[in-house]
Amino acid sequence: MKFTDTIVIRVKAGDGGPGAVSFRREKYLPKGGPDGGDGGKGGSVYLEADRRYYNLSHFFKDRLYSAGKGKQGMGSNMTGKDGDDLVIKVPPGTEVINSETGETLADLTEEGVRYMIAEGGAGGKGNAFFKSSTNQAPGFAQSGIKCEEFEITLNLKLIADVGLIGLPNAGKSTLLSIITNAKPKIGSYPFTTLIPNLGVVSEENGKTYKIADIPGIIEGAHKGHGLGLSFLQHIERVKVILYLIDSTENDPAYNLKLLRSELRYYNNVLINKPYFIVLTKMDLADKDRIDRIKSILNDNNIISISSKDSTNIDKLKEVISDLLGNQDAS
Ligand SMILES: Nc1nc2c(ncn2[C@@H]2O[C@H](COP(=O)(O)OP(=O)(O)OP(=O)(O)O)[C@@H](O)[C@H]2O)c(=O)[nH]1
Ligand SMILES: [Mg+2]
Repeated sequence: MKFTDTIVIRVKAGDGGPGAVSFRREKYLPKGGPDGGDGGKGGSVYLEADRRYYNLSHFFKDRLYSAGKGKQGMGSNMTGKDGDDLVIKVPPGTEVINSETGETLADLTEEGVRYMIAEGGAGGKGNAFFKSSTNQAPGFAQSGIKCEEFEITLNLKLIADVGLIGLPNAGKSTLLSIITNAKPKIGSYPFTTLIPNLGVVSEENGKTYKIADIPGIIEGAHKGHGLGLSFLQHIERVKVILYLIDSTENDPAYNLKLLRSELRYYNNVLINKPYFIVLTKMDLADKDRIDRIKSILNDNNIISISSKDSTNIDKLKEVISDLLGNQDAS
């Protein structure tokens, strides 16, 4: 499935239906009074956050999403049927931007919240409406309000509580796969993860929180190297960052610095979030090495784990819980 985190689509509300021009026909009355009904209202286009969606891949670029047109009014003062509304479902965390002006119109972070992006046109009045003492038989009706189509940009920033940051191959997806319900692709080569994964951790106390696993970051990512930094937008809103450092790599201290410096290039805010350093693959490194790395990194917020044999995984979950604090993360 193609991952899309920014997409431009077109939307159009339904035109209002035209009013009718009609006159009553009765047996002994050649021409009765005007009885043309109003046109129906056009349907509106709404955007709604729905957590069953994790990405924007159900959208097609530049496609027109339109609501139904109002139907024409009819004789006997019958109003035309209203056009059907269109509700477009987006994942929570989707920003809606006016493509032309760049203005942010809405930020759909909450499940079920609906935003009207285009209001349906009013139906035209039928000729019955225009009857007056001076014009007993108006031969005209309004045509109904027409609605223009326009472009909007949908920009997804996943809503996760915890973000996994690391070089390619650090073991991010593997960790996600063992502590959440997610089933990301895992590989012994760099850039296995090309699209962000989101997983949910269910705690014993019934609380849940979400973890985002994003593609690996390499030196120069801010210049577009590797997969670049654009995926960092998905961890802009996380509450906690975990730096995953492969304990079998040559220079863990350098790797940590590199990650932090790339994050800083993207947005300083990320550096100042609560964090923990997670040394991965401890089953492949001896205890001396792990101790040495810990003393070099010289940070109180550090834990070593093995996703392969589950060492310290429960401890890590406690750490995350503590960092998330008492905030209701679900
Ligand atoms: N021995 C051992 N291998 C691990 C452990 N965690 C991950 N691996 C292996 O390390 C390799 C990379 O794991 P991934 O989880 O795909 O790494 P990643 O950080 O998601 O990599 P990218 O998606 O490329 O950024 C895979 O071959 C995993 O099986 C661990 O705790 N112990
Ligand atoms: Mg991965």
